Amino acid sequence: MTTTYPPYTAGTGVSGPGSNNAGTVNWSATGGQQDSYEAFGCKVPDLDPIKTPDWSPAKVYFERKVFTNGVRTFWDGKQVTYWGFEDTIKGKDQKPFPSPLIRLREGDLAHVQLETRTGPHTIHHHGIEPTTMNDGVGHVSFETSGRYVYQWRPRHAGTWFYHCHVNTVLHFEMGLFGLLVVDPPEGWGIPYKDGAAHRYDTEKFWVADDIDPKWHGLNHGAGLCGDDVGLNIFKPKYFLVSGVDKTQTRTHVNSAIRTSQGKKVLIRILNASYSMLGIKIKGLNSELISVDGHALVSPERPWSKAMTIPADTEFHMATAMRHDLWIDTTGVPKGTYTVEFKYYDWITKKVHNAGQGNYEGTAETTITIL
Ligand SMILES: [Cu+2]
Repeated sequence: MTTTYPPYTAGTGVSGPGSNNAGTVNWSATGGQQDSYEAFGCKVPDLDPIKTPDWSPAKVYFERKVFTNGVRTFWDGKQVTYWGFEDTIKGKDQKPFPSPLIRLREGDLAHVQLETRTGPHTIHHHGIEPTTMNDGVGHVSFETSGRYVYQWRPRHAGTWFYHCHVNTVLHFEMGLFGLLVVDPPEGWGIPYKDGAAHRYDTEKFWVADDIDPKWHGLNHGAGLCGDDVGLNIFKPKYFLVSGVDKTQTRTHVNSAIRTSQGKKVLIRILNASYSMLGIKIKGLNSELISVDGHALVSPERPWSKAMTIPADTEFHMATAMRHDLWIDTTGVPKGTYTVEFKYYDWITKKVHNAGQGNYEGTAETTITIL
């Protein structure tokens, strides 16, 4: 089955479970207050049940339930187990990879309920800067084996992501992550507040990922308490863009862009791989208008400006980075333009598995202007 990415975008217009009378938190039980080496290592506080201490009525509510039994078959017929967050409101019993998008507007108070079932997990809304109790980083706050409603308010429109922060290197690789898009008050079609200069008609998400099947056979706490399970060795075999493996990315709806001449295109890119990602757009100039959720062009920062990435120039993104690219197709000749992705090994600085056919750390997609 093909799942288009990202499914189920909007939350509900109600608050998540909780009340103003949730009471205070026992701070001495949280990660930041535990002064033992063990607590800072692998004995992270698991506070359950716990109610959101500063609960307030929210504008938007999402639910994310951990699953650990996803299985997907790659182009060579091999099967790999993956984990993820199920959207129990809009996508019940579905197991998208990566996990479903969370999308809301700048300034809107959000509730996101995490539900776990196979050991402790968290949700860290990366870069959003909530209060400590809502940061989803167990070594500072706590992990949960039950349910918790995270509360936060996004301050800047842009492209972010969320992920589990328990045994993070492994749980992120297993698939416990998804995109988080914050729209400005103007809504869809404008990338940042007062950003009409970069209005867009077409939007696409490129989430780059690489899969080492050996890692996907590991269990929840593998490597966490100092045991050597091989997490220092990462040898990816499968390379994906927005959940699609490289044998399909050239034309798949998750990655390939089709638009008409004159339209403005916004591409939100997340490097969720453990490679240094190189991207080259052949024959088309693009504008880098936002990095890591912060607009380069913004009335707040008059000293900053967008950067042109000339056609045929490879640019690079480290793991967890986000780039928002904007392309104005006005006057651009109609046709199909190729986009190259390269997944470089951090140590050898070479493309993974060079010369090994579909195992090579490359992928392609296309931008077609009609
Ligand atoms: Cu986790």
